[in-house]
Amino acid sequence: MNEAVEHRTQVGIVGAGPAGLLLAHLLHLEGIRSIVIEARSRKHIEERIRAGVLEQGVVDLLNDSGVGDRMRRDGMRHHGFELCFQRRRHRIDLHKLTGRAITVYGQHELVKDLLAARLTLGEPVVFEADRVEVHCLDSDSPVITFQLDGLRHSVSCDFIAGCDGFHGICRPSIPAGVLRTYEKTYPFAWLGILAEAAPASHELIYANHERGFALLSMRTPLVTRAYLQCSPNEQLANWPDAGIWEELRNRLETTDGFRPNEGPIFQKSVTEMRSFVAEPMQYRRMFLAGDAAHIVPPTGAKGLNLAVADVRVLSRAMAAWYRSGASDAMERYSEVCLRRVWRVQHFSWWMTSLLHRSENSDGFDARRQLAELEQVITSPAAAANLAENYVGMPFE
Ligand code: RFL
Ligand code: PHB
Repeated sequence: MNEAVEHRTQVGIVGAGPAGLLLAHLLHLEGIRSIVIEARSRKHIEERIRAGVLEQGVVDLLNDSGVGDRMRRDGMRHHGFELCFQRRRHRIDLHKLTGRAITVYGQHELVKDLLAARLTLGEPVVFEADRVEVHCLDSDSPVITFQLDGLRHSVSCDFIAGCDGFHGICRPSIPAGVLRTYEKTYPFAWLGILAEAAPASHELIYANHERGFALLSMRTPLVTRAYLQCSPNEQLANWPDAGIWEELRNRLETTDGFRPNEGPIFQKSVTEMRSFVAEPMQYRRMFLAGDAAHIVPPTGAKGLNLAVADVRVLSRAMAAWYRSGASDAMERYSEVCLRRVWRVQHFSWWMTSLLHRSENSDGFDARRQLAELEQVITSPAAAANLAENYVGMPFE
């Protein structure tokens, strides 16, 4: 093969998901140069349907860093959500309990905003990079290589940010024995849909039902987002639209006559559920951020928020290093992030175990869940604990 085309940057970022793109933007605001290298096409990442709930701290950060215009216009601010069980809905007033709120705004919209900001500035993003690899991790100048249009490229960096998600290449490139990993898989998954139907509720509804968990969410005033607990190897072919609506009705209808609004379904997917943490989130000059370092089951709506929290810490630590050579914030990166990661791991596991049924569940589990749900809706202290975690702990 031909010789590599050589590039040099300060921070080489692998992955143009929310973690990689926001890190690139925050570094730009600090005057730090970066290159973002992404395996997929621009169209693919702008259309990939995922998260929808942003914590207030994340919304504030996006606004403060100048990428919040469309989110302010189109995002839907929610002051509460509902828990539904035994065919009754109970509101958790997030705002009354915490003074804070959440914003419903699709992750792919945020990705579009971050990408637009980057491209407007003329900053580099490489799409459809093939055979992305990281090298020289033990040196002071680690290298990212990739192939593009038949040419081999090599980027030497001061630092690498591994923002390439759970299935990326950065974490597995760390030498064996360095990382300790913690993992939990769940015996169920989520079947997610997008439908042309006005959301039947102004706020999200999380349902615990004997047939399994359901969640009614939204993307716009005209588009419903909904999820059904299903089996991890569920075949979408077994779920015609009418069957999905029937199951959503089964799990979400309440005694006061509430039921979801129905309409044509234009997107369906199955998401597995996993809890995962890799410690530490750093190897020498390579830092892992977002799903590359940790995964939470989506019940608590935390994965994207956690990715944002990581890159906020990382961008500040890097800024301190470039400003004064101070390395203490870099050295504390993993420790600082992991405090939040484990808080969120617990919360996401707890929300999941409160609301899902599995084949292994027995009568005891179901009654235990109901007792806990009763406590959450009757004890202000229990509700406040849920609300505090849901809206997100303040940034450090
Ligand atoms: P991403 O978004 O996976 O981005 C990683 C990027 O890296 C690219 N990549 C590579 N690039 C170059 N070379 C390679 N070898 C590469 N390998 C991979 C990928 O193409 C991709 O572009 O990780 P990031 O940035 O850390 O962001 C994390 C979030 O995407 C994730 O945590 C959330 O979507 C999780 N999540 C939710 N989080 C929330 O905060 N609130 C929610 O309401 C919420 N709901 C959800 C969710 C995730 C879901 N799914 C589908 C997993 C609901 C669902 C259904
Ligand atoms: C979503 O709207 O996609 C969503 C909302 C709440 C969650 C997870 C996903 O807990």
